[in-house]
Amino acid sequence: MPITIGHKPFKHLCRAFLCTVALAASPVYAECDIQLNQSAFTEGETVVIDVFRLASTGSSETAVEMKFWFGLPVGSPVSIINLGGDGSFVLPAGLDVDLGPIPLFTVDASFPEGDYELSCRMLDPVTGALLHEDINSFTIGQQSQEPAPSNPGEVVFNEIMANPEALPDAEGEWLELMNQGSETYNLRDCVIGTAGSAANVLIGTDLLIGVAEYRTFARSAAPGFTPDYDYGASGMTLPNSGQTLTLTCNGVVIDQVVYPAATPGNSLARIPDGTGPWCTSLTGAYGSGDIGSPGAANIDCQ
Ligand SMILES: [Ca+2]
Ligand SMILES: [Ca+2]
Repeated sequence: MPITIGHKPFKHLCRAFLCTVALAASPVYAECDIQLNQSAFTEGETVVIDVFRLASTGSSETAVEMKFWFGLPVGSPVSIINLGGDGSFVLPAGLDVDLGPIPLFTVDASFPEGDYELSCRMLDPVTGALLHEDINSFTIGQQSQEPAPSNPGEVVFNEIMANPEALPDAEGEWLELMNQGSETYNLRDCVIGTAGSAANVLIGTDLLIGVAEYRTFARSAAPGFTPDYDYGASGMTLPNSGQTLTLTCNGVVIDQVVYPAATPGNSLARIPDGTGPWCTSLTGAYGSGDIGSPGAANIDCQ
């Protein structure tokens, strides 16, 4: 089977991968999901595949062609895994494995700054049809020089979906922050916490928020839109009955709010944006039909 290893740190990844997957024959449905530990890396930080999930939901084994590659800021992508084009690579029926976490490499000065990609694709080896792909972009570069918020009120909670109806809470919960200050801030290392909850959200990457801009934080990568930050289903939960939320940066409480009980399927929003009292969103369907305005100005509510 053709395997190209373009970078030393990937060698153990290929070994981990190849020793886990069985071989056999017949196309149905296959999936590969990759989640990296961060979306932006600076020198000294380690790129880790937190989740590398392979799944086959068919009732019989599934022959697939699998491609896994590393995209670079310059030049052609580097193929890491490229196998099964001849139909010899088969996922067992009902396979659902997570090979992560897999540490890949630590960024040093030799890495060119720019946009990278670590992605996988499953194809039907007979027809060439795309079965599934997961494209993961990330950047390597200098850490942002923008400051963190340092005074209360500079960045505030602006909208909260505590009780989604179109999706389960573990997929559809999200919240929105807004910059009420006078400059761009970097939210890296700030913490979003709920009173009484063990799980907080530590923002682990550069995440800039410009003046009067919004940033969204969600419990999944697909809460009905693409969030700016995915803190994971096992992370912070937003009780439907209401809760205290706190944004803390460098030990300073930047904002603290108590949101009220949430109507199923409707976000809680502040109108006017950033300063008004909490009310229930009435218009502005997103995703599969829940009501709210993730990443944008709040619309109306009561
Ligand atoms: Ca909830
Ligand atoms: Ca909004």
